[in-house]
Amino acid sequence: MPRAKARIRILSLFTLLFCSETALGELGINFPTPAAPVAQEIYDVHMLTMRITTVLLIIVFSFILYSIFFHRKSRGYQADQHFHETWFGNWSWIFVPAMVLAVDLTIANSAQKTLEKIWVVPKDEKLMDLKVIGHQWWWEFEYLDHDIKVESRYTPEEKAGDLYLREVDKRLVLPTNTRIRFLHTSADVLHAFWVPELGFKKDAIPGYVTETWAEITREGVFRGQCAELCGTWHSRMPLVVEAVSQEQFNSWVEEQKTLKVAALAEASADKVWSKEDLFEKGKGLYNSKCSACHQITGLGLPPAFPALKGSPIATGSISEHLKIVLNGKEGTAMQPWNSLNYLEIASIITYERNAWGNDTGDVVQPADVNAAR
Ligand code: HEC
Ligand SMILES: [Cu+2]
Repeated sequence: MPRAKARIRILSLFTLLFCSETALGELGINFPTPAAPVAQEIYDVHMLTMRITTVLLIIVFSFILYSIFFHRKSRGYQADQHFHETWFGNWSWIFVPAMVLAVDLTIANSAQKTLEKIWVVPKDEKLMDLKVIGHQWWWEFEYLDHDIKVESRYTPEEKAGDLYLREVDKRLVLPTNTRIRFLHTSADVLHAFWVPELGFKKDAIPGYVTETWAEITREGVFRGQCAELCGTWHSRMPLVVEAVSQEQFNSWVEEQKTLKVAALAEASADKVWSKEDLFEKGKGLYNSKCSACHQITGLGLPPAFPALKGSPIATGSISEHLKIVLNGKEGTAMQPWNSLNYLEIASIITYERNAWGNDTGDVVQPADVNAAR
């Protein structure tokens, strides 16, 4: 950070008391402006604490500065040897800690109420259920009430620019003014869902489902990230929530359903595709789903993630290639890709067998995948 900017930030910390809170949020020295009631409460507890500490800071520092100046040696000040015998000297041992405790309890009291609100999901018929599944290293969102699934992956640096590690290909679209129950789980290791504007941070634990809730009160784009160290590319798990009005959300849901039907029709196993079409489709899919490990260049990151360029499997027998993509390899990070349809697998495999100088010339059709599965 440039020095001048650092100085502005430190100065602004002391103006927390007097400045507009939103402006400070935008400067990046306070929490972002909350977008949910619980987040607002957390924010208020934080501001209460900041205010109390600032007042204490001013009182304590005034005492110190006063003493340093008026009780300095050159003024001939003599330390008071009888302070402890005065009324104040006797009783301050009791009432100063008591005052501190009162301040602590004031803060704890509001914090306790807020925590309870986060923990207790309201029993509400109209709750919208959203299942959040953490994967190494992407997020999956299932809209349980709408029968929609969204896979959300980070946008590579070339495309994301300044928003690198803050932007994803598919955002988590959520309606405002609707109570949403978040059900968190993980497909592999610990992850954690964290979007500061929504107020909560919740662990996603394999084999368990943890729940929280939020009601988003304003439209906007809210960015967060995985908040549990989950391996090499923990940093590549940004979360982007796009909060929209109920009407916009409904039309988004319709759009997703149409897309899903179209994808199913397109992927029907009997259609025969040209090599170019498969290659193009495969490139897009590979770059979003496989490149985290095998890299866009196909060079992988040996020894953890093998290169596919010139790999014995990607240039060898097609059936072995199909097998590892369909079934994965147990005990390794290579998972079975059963979330992909025939067409998607056929195009990824065609791409891998013809990209990066893997000039096998092979074309794999959806029907071949169907037969192998
Ligand atoms: C999370 C990391 C990860 C992702 C994502 C991933 N793979 Fe793999 N892949 C691996 C690992 C690890 C191996 C090595 C398994 C082993 O030990 O044999 C592997 C092996 C392979 C191989 C065999 C290579 C060889 O020569 O041994 C192929 C082919 C392959 N993956 C294709 C894919 C495709 C296609 C995708 C995307 C749909 C994909 N992988 C996504 C981790 C990954
Ligand atoms: Cu994670």
